[in-house]
Amino acid sequence: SNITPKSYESRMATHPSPLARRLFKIMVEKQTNLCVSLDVYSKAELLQLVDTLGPYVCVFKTHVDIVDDFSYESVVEPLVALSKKHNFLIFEDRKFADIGSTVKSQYTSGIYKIVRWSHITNAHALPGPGIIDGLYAGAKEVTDDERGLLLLAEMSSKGSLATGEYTDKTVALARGNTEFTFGFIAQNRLGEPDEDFVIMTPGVGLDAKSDGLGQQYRTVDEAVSGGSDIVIVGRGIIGKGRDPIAEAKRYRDAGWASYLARLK
Ligand code: 5BU
Repeated sequence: SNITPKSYESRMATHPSPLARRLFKIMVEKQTNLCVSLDVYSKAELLQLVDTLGPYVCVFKTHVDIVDDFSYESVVEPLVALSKKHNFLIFEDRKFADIGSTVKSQYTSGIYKIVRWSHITNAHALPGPGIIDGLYAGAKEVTDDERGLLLLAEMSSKGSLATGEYTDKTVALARGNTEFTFGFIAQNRLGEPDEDFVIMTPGVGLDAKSDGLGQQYRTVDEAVSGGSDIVIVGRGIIGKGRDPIAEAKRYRDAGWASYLARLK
């Protein structure tokens, strides 16, 4: 839909998800709609990036299963401490895709125990409503803290099958539990004008157009003017040869300028 989303500040007061309200509060306080994607193999690099880029982001997105030297004590515990120091949320980009009972176990157990520390996670809509029920049950069972789920309504990659009717049905699924399912990974604003789904958008880059493996990049302004609330940037900020602090400031400033322009 083409309806311009309201200000983060007003959505902070009215969103049905407690986690989304907390997220908007951080965005307003820190004046940033930037999520940095930390796709790195070493815990030292991960934690160092989090400590240096923390002031510029509202969310850090992780893939903890690619960290070679992962342990709960040496990665999760310091990451959670840094999330308090710099006031950001953690988003483990797990992309759950199984039946409710299995995703509940994958969310709560194993070596990662994602639900204990990751404020946000995501899931494919493919299995149907049971995937949301399973994850929500896991969150309720393990923690009293706010937790939120994003459904993958669209993907940034070339030839993605998540389009058209699949995307529409994903939006319909999210309507079943908006206290937990607070938004989408998507490339465009989704939902009706009177609904408030938070749109987080990967595939954002100001220098490259693609990565040779199917990733497609749009600019910050293309994403935000199209309805993205939070831009997700990985290699554009932390890629080889880049100055992560300078790039984080550049994307943060671009994201906030596009947001202000959208409000006018
Ligand atoms: P990049 O370095 O900015 O291309 O990293 C993008 C990140 O976002 C990477 O961690 C992907 O797993 C993630 N991603 C994506 O690129 N596109 C999608 O549609 C989804 C996730 Br969902």
